[in-house]
Order: sequence, then C-alpha cells, then structure tokens
Amino acid sequence: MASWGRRSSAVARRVSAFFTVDKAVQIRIGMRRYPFFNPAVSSALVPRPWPCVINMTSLFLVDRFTSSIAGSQADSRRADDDDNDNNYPAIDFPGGKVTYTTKLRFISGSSGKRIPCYRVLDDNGELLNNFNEVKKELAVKMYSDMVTLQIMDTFFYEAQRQGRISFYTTSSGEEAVNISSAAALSKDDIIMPQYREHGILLWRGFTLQEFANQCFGNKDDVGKGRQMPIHYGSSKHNFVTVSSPIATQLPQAAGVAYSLKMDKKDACVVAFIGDGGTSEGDFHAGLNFAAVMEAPVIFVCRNNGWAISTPISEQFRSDGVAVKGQAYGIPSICVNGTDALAVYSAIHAARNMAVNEQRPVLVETLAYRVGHHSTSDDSTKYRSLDEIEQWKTDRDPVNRFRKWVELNGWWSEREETELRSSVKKQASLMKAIQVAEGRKKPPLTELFTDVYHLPPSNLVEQEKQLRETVNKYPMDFPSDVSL
Ligand SMILES: Cc1ncc(C[n+]2csc(CCOP(=O)(O)OP(=O)(O)O)c2C)c(N)n1
Ligand SMILES: [Mg+2]
Repeated sequence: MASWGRRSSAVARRVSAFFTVDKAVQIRIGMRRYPFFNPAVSSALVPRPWPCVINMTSLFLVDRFTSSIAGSQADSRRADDDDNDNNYPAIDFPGGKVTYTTKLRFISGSSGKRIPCYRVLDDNGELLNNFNEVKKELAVKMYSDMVTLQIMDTFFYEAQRQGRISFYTTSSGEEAVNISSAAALSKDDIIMPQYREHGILLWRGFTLQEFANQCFGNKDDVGKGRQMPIHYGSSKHNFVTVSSPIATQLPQAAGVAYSLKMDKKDACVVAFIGDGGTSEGDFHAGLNFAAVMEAPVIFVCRNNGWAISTPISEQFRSDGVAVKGQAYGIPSICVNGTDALAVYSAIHAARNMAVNEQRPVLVETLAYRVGHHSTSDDSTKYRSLDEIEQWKTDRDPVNRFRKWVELNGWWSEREETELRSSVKKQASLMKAIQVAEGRKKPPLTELFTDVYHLPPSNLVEQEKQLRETVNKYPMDFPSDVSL
C-alpha cells in the first residue's frame, strides 16, 4: 500500500505539473465523479463487475463494433472462417456478431510465422522501395540531430563517470527511433516518454544547456532540481516529465488523448514504452482504455531486446509486442528501428490514423540496446561483447542513414567534419556542462512547492525534519543550497 501510495502521488504530481486540474476529463461511477487521469481510479475500475463497465461505455456512447474500423474488420474475419457452422446464422452478442463451429479447436498461442519487420533501407543504405517522403532539408536535420544526440550522450555519460552527475542513460542504437519519430510528428503532439527518448526533446529545440541544467539539478533546471538526471520534462515542448515507475505514462496517455479528442484538437499523444515495460499492468490498462475510448494515441514500444539484464525470452513468449496491440483491437506494426526512413514512414502513417480516424495505433520498433541500460549497469556481465559489437558495426542506425543521405548527394565528408566539430565545440569545450555545474542549486523550499495548494501536515513535518537535519549535519549537505 505504501509503495502504491508513493507511486500514485508521484504520478499525480507529474500529471498535475503538466495539466491544469480543471481541464481533466471526469468519469462518473455511481454518484461520484473522478478525474479520468487518476491512476487510483483506473486501477479500481479493472476488478469491478460488469455494471460499472457498462456505465462507463454508455457514458461515453462508445459502440465498438459499429464505430470502429477495427471492429468491422474483426466481424468480417469471423464470417470468412472456414470452420463456421454454415447452417446457423451469426447471432448478436454484446460486443459483436458470433458464429458457431462444431470443431473443438483452441486458438494457437502463435501463428507459427513471425510478423515481418517493415524496412525501407537495406544494410548499405540503399532504398528497397519508392520512398520519397523525406526531402533534403528534413533528411539533413534528421542526420545532424542523430549525430548531436550521439555526441551529447557520450559527454554526459563521461560526466557521470567523472562523478559530476549521479546518473545517465544513453540512446545508443536507438537514435533513429528518437529522431525519426520526432521528425514525423507535429510539435503539438504530446510526448509521454519512458526515459530513453531525449532525442525528441533535442529535435524540438531543448538546448544542450537545458539538458545539462537538468542533469545537474541546478536552479535553472525546468524541473527545479527535484528529479534524477535524465528525467526531463518541458511543457513548452509538449514533453511530459519522465516518471521513474515504469509504464505509469500509458493509462495517463489514454486519458490525455481522450481529452484531445473531446477538445477536437488536431493532435495526438505519443506514448513510449520499453519491451520490459510491457510486462507492467499499466501497459495493458493503457492499451485497453485507449482502444475502447478510441483515443488518438500512438503507443511506441522500443523493443531493444533487453530490460536491464532481462532478455526478451524471459520477458514474454508472444511474437514481440505488435501482436499484443492486435489483441486489444489496435492496428499495430513491427518496424526496423535501425532504419530511420522506416521509423519515419511508420510513425507518419500512425499519426495520420490516430488523428484522422481518432483511434490508437501501436508501433513496435526493433533496435538493439547497444549501450548499457544506464550508468548503474555493466551489460558485459550478462551478454557477450561480440553481440554488442555486431549491432554496433553492422546495424548502426546513424551510419545506415548517413549512407542514404550521402547516396543522394546531400552530405559529404567535409560537412561531417564541420558538424562534429561544431557540436563538440558546444559540448567538448564542456561549456554547457561547466556552466550547469557552476550554477547554484535551487533553494530548499522548492522541494516542497508546486504539488499542493496548501501543504498537508505530513509534508510540513518532513520539511521541518529536513531543516533540523541540515542544521545538525551541515557538512553532509551541499553548501550551495540556500535554506
Ligand atoms: C514499476 C517499476 N518496476 C521496476 C523498475 C526498475 N526498472 C527501471 S528500468 C527497468 C527496465 C525497463 O526495461 P525496458 O522497458 O525494456 O526499457 P529499456 O531500458 O530497455 O529502454 C526496470 C525493471 C521501475 N523503474 N519501475
Ligand atoms: Mg528494453
């Protein structure tokens, strides 16, 4: 209970920091009204008996099989089934039409054939189909941002190794998932990240200085130094603050997307999750909510093969993650995450479906996690160096995309050198890092503001205790934090 309470309040803080409470969509259960985003409510809904669920559907007037395209497709698939007992007409059952069969047969746990992974570029960066969506200017920005992301990751990773920041995670191997997704979206689309998606913020204009301020938790950090490094958030860039408890963002994403739908906004929510995150209950609650509410949200599952040291084979037995979307009635695709053009075109198409058809979509990207999980991890303890090296050298998304940009005559060795030295100038001169390091920390008072209008008694007590402890042991606390 205590940990659930902590988790709920962390989620509430994260959502309330981003949205005004007045605007929250409300749902009604019996005589009571609840904010739609409240995770405590969403989990309370799951085990309740049918009448509660029926109340909800009638409240929002959702009729799955008449209003959704997925529903009618499902209907016709059933009607085509060879095993149908043809003499008996399909009957209406809540949820859709049902046909009968006389064959005692279980649906197989797998189709026997893996879902093919969509790609546009081959390993040499050559086009495999007629793809002309990405023009020169966009392609050059995509490539430049991928390189910037790589260099930024290297510098912050090193800063952590030098003991200057406490934690860091890189996007190594997943640069294309970050940058191509960002490129295919509108800046009005709301990103609800897991934690390995900082490339999207970079694309949207978050500066290296702002990244550094967050990692050092100084007084200029947008999050006022309250979060661990890499827990970025920026309302200016429609990027909801990273939340440590895995998958909490998914039920919230369904709610946020539903509010966009109610406001008739030309935008969607894009919620990211790792392969490991799909084992959380919130993944399933989020997908199901979005499906039945027909909420415009793209779920992007970054399947990178590992959840810290847990390999996919110990995570789930399904054919990846795309099939899970299908199980919830959500159109889904599996995409080569090391192919920037494939990710771009899949996310672009997914956005069109989410916004124009007002429904959720799932995109699973396959891109091996080349780096360690985080600076708290040494992945050579549980996987071979050869395996890592092979992905690094043979399937690097940045190299593959560079080859395509060069083949088009849009990039040369000279531009490569200029780009790398100009990004390094910003980072290698350690400018952003040194500036961030030299800035003061936020005052202690900031630790207790922004969540409650009037702080509850337990928080008042905690602040009092903290001040007493700092006064008693000043040598154990940073001297640049004003009390
Ligand atoms: C609810 C919860 N359980 C466990 C953790 C600890 N944890 C942090 S990251 C992680 C692995 C997540 O793996 P994945 O979703 O595949 O993301 P990746 O790191 O591969 O990008 C775990 C178990 C957590 N943060 N939250
Ligand atoms: Mg993973």
